[in-house]
Amino acid sequence: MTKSGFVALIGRPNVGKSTLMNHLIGQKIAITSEKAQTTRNQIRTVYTDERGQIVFEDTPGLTRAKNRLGKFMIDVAAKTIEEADVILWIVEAGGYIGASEQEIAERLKKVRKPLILAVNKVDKVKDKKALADSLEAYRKFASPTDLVAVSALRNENTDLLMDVLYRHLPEGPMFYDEDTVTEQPMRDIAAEMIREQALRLLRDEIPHGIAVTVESMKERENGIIDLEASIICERDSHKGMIIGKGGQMLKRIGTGARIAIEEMCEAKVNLKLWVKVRRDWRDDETQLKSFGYDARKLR
Ligand SMILES: Nc1nc2c(ncn2[C@@H]2O[C@H](COP(=O)(O)OP(=O)(O)O)[C@@H](O)[C@H]2O)c(=O)[nH]1
Ligand SMILES: [Mg+2]
Repeated sequence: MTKSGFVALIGRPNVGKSTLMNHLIGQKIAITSEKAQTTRNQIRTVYTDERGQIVFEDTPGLTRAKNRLGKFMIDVAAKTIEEADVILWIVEAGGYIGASEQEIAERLKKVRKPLILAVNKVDKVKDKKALADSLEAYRKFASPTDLVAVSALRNENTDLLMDVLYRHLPEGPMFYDEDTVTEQPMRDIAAEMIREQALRLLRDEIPHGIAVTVESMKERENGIIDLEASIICERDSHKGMIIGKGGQMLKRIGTGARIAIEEMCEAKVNLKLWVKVRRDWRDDETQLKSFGYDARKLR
């Protein structure tokens, strides 16, 4: 009998949840960045091998909500925890155990599911003793069913983590075709890749107030993909920064995104980008929904 089930990746912002998921499935689906709050929605991916099938559900980092978008992001994580078979809580090696971790522990108290703690970024802790102490502190603090120290970035110990996850998954039939990696529509991933470049290239608060919508994505007969998308921001001053002097910034965002999308689609992409202002959209329910941040659509 094969094993199959849902694994929720949760944790505070920036601990490497999305990086880890991408490495576990061996493909880049979720965008990542050094900035907090990169992931905003649930991102489901599928891993299949002879042991069975793991459906990973990446979530936004659990932290205090500052606006309606933040509230939506917490709802996403909470709902994902509810539906999962196994909880994969990611923390950072060497870091101190702070308020976010306390709150997550509180949240998980009522959850009766196997809890796997992945202590990530072990590559950043050079001192062996410090690492061992950190693992021990986490073990005491979270009393997980299992604990695995990993480096998502260097793909260290990720095989071991897979073994552990399979061990705790229920037996059952597969939910998806064996060659399915994600059911995220291509245009949604393309929008995310544009937002990823904005996160990489823009400073301060600006990228946190950005949303990206794809207006159209069509393949020509010769295989070239025409893609039109809008970058939404919160203020006129932000629009100026996104466009940049002589359009330089928008050009850089566009080039970076085009290369990433071409790699994903294995086709030439002709990308047209616009910048629009939607004042304070992060607190506007109607606009949030129109950008795909819609609690009713959560699975
Ligand atoms: N040094 C190191 N950095 C990592 C590791 N995993 C993730 N990161 C970095 O941590 C940052 C946040 O990663 P991301 O996956 O977006 O975190 P998320 O917010 O938890 O999804 C990015 O800059 C990653 O490159 C790791 O194992 N080692
Ligand atoms: Mg993420």
